[in-house]
Amino acid sequence: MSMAGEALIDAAAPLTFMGAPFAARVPPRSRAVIGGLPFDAGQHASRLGSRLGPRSVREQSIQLRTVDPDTDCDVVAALGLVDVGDARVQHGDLDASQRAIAEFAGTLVNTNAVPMMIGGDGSVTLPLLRAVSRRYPELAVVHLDAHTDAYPLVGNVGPAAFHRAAEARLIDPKASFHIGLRGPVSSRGLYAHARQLGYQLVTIAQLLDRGIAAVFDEVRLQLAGRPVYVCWDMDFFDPSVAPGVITPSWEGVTAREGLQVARSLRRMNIVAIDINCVSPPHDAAGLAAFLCARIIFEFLVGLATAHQASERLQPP
Ligand SMILES: [Mn+2]
Repeated sequence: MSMAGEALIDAAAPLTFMGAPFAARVPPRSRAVIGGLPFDAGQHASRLGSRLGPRSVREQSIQLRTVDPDTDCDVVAALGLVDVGDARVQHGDLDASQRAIAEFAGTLVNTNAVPMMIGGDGSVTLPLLRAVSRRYPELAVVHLDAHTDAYPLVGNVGPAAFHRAAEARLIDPKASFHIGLRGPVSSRGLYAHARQLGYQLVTIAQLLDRGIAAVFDEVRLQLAGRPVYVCWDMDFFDPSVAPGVITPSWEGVTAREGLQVARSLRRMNIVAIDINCVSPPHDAAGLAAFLCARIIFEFLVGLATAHQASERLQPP
């Protein structure tokens, strides 16, 4: 028996985010679209498996409900949310997979919908930035992560994604932030290197000392009017709430703090989101995947309420 207001889950239906309709193409009326990037580069020495992330996030998302009680908004209905499934990656082939991801994102970004893309490991971000920056050349990035991913490494690997993005001028590093940085790293000078590329860095200590509201007010002020790409590595969270990530690092944000961060970003002009590094083989009780789904939900509420507000502003 289902509780009042809850839909029964059809076990035969395709697995989609929050049970949103599957669509091979994004309908013109859709204002947000979910896409999966089931790829990891397999380069971590021991923690493999984030290619399984999109499926796990979709599975856990079924626990959510579609209405936000604060705004009384049904996000699936308000946004015409659809799930277009996954990019056609080729496991073991980084270049071919990155081309497939860029092509997949290119079709999504050239619609009326904001692409909300689920990784995969950090290697998915560079091809996504290539696709999104083609439509939005003035792209700024807000990157929530324990790590800068702007390491001076060779190749299109995840830890060098923001080094490559700055080199290729896909984004404006001076208008881009790495927030949540912490923990031991493998070599000296990594934060200095990211700053030399032009990036603004906020460590976890700085974030919590200054306060989430104050830091994100400042980010919003600096990025007013600009198209913003949000890149969210689930290791931004503490491993106690998101154990299933590739490179866990203690002293991350709590679930409550992370949700506050997501809500603080709502009033920005977000044009695309990727949320990555859920690694189901390491994810006790699906916690990281469930939290990932909830973060996406918070962004959907932001898009839906901004959209409703702009519709109200239209002349009758
Ligand atoms: Mn990370």
